Amino acid sequence: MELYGYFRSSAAYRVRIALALKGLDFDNIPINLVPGISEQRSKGYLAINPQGRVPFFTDGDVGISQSPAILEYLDEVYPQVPLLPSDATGRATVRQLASLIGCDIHPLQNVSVLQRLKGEFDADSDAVIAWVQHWIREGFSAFEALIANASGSFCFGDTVSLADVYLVPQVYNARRYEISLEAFPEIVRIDHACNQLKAFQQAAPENQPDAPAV
Ligand SMILES: N[C@@H](CCC(=O)N[C@@H](CS)C(=O)NCC(=O)O)C(=O)O
Repeated sequence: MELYGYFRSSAAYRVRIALALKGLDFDNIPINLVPGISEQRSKGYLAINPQGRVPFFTDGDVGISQSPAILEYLDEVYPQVPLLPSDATGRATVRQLASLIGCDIHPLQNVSVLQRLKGEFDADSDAVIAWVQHWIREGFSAFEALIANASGSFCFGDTVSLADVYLVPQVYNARRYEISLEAFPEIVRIDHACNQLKAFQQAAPENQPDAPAV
């Protein structure tokens, strides 16, 4: 198995968490997304993933982009440590939480979106930071309300699910953009619980080979 990713990419971070939870070994192939280096737009990488984004995952002859597709593939083919509940309502609830982050928060803070705000719409750094903070806060308010009655250790009961796999990388980004998480106590509690687990620690950005040494 190979994972083309970037230490700070939250979409790649999701896949690393799932691989670690399931105990699957993989080759970590870093693609540097830093503007100006932009390895995701190199000819070589575009031949692998024409969309020019990470993650891209291979399992033998299988090659897949898009973290939701990769995560569903992993859960179907490697069902140990399932990431989805066994009943339809539970699965819909977990997918609802994951989609809130994957569809409605994360895409608005993507490198190419932020670069376009700067390059085409004259947004300065402060405006770009305010943009990112707005969408994370708005999405987290809804997420917090949805999990307000979560009585278990994680987003859905006492078992880690896809909702947690999406949440932890998004909290990492929120902290990176210096967003106060005071208004989101459940999110903070669950993020903390997840980060006690070895799989989440193994997948953390600072523990990746392409993370800068501190
Ligand atoms: N929907 C995709 C999003 C992938 C994505 O946007 N990846 C970002 C990093 S988190 C990326 O490669 N950005 C590079 C770019 O925008 O040029 C997924 O979940 O895999």
